[in-house]
Amino acid sequence: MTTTIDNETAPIWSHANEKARSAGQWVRPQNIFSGRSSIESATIDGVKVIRLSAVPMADTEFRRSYSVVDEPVWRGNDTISLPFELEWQQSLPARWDFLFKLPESTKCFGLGERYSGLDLRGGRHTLCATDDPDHDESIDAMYQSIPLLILASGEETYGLFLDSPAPQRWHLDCNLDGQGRIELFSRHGWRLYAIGPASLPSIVRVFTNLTGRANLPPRWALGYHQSRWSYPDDESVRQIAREMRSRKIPCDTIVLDIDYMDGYRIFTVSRERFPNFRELISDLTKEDFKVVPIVDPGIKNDPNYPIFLEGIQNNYFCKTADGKLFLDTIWGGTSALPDFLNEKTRKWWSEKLGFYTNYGVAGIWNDMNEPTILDMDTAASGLKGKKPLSGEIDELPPDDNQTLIQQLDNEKIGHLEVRNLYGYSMCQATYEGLIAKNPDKRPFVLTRSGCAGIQRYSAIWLGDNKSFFEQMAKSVPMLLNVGLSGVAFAGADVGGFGKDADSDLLVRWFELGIFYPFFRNHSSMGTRPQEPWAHSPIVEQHIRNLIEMRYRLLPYIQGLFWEHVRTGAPLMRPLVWHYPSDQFAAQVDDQFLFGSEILVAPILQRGKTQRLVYFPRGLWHPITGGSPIVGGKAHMVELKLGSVPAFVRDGAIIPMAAIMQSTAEYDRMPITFSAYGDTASGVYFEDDGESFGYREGIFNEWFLRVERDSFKAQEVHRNYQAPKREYYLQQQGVSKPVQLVG
Ligand code: MIG
Repeated sequence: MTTTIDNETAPIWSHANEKARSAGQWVRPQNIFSGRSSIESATIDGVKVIRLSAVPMADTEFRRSYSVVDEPVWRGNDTISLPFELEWQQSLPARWDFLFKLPESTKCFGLGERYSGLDLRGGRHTLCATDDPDHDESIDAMYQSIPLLILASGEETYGLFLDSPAPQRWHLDCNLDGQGRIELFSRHGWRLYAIGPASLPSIVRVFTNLTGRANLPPRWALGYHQSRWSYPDDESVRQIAREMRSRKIPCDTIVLDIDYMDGYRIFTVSRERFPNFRELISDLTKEDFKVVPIVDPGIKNDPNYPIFLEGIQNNYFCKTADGKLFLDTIWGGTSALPDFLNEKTRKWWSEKLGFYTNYGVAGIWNDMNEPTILDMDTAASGLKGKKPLSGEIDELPPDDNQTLIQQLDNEKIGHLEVRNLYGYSMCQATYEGLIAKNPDKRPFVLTRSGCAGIQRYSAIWLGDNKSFFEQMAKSVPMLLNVGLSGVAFAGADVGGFGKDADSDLLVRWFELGIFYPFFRNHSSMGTRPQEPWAHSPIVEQHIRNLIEMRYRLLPYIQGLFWEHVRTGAPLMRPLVWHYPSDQFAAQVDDQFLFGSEILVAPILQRGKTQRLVYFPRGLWHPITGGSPIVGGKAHMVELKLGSVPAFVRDGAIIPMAAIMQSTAEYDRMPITFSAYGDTASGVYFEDDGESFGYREGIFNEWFLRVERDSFKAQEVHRNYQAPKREYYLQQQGVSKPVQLVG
């Protein structure tokens, strides 16, 4: 279905709008809606949810959602009143506007990956998957597009989820008129969910009920990942593995970036540089390493490349508007792009992944899946993706003006309308492929691009950051907003991807990175090495201690993921998550809570050895020992280079493992329940760390309690045959053996 645009009238309206924009106001266009709409409501987890739906034609169905997987029973009702005086209209055949009030006290969170502080208010946020490696405050479109806005005012919180994969711009009080505005560039319609009022945790819970939750990650994926663009050959990969083990730096994963391939052809390995790939992977596996290779979507135009030929023969690739095969410069030259919206393509891709799993590869890293089409005009200044939206569009360009055409349920569709689904559907194919090969192993997929619901298939990282203190600092609020948008398993490249990391930055980044749910050191070609030992023995010693701390925290981290699976709660939480009535806590976004029990306050500036830390009410204990700090106010805290910038809530028990070199040793490790305070309690979760057994109840969950020095473990759930190991209780520096019996 194509709607022709009247070229005469559209620009007139946009000129008028342009003028209004420059005058600092927004003029409401005329409503042309004559299609079909509905309003319904439901209760999810005790929270009120209103669903609005609209399609531009009276006789068409509402669009099928890719993001929403679990629907409650909806009740139609005309008398429903919408929060924030929300209104909507169709302003042009391929353009919709939404308008809502943003009262002065309301903060804005969420919207997935934003280069912004925690509060998004005052900014414009474009959701249209974009590969732009120049991250700074002026960037308003990034790799991920998750259209969930959380509006928080004290303890009353709402969520607005605009379920559409089409490009959209969210203006959050940009004109200082107390209004929020969304422009949605779609020809097909949309669904919008208004969730609330409820607490912040309830909003995220309901959103992840609708869009699904991540699986428990395999345990190895919670360990340390070592990456670089690239370890270019067999010997350099083995060398990294040897260094890790001989220097006793715990590590689970070695990542292979694009140079493992033969001329950047996906599903190939360079024979020259990796002459015996199978042996390499099996040797690394014996040393308890997992290998994660990068997989890009671009398929090289090469008549001798079977994948390219299969794709053409079976019609798996995206087309141009005039029905020809789409080819453009992607990585490694002219390439085609698989159309992952097409179920047949996804099946094909899933099967092809056997190429990797047969070698014993453990997980897959999906890059460039916005998708990136390289902008050769700017290539001289570094390779970047072309901007998917040219300039200030006022509506979606007609399908026959778009660079790519995709195939959705037998219908042709212009790529922009569904662009935000590209990375998502690639991950779906990847995830399903990994499950098909190993039905009872929790897959690990990592992606750069995604949309609402991506957490069901993949972890994410924040793309091409740089080795700057500013970018490390920004990763905190960025990951907080990502977590509030449903994606708990996320991280940023530790040490920074672009530019050169100095030793101070590198150590400080590890101090923070051990608390990223996804913990990977990665850096770009041509930049200074940043492996843990690359800088100096003292830097290496600091980094070793920090990575050891990560591994010690694994029992706690697994407990947090277990909580995420049940409730949607992210691991990294803004202070307001647990202290909603604390006025000051709501302002803080350079510290975060790691679960409910640990407050992380990293050093985020060069040359500093102390910082101001805001402690919510109660007592807080430095995690590695020291006198407790009285909360309810800010304190200047000393954090020498290499320290763990974390504080445990008084009354918490943190389950910790002994130091191991990789998670392969996890089951043999003694577990210590570290009690902070005289009276303390906590939970301890255990399962096999790799299968889906937990879905069938094969796990143990204990409620632990210490009073004076009596330790009690109460069985909440017990159906997993735990390995035999030692347990200790540690309290005030004294450690004693305990039994874990109900
Ligand atoms: O920029 O595969 O974000 O992590 O190392 C080139 C090479 C393409 C972009 C990814 C980056 C990766 C790099 N890729």
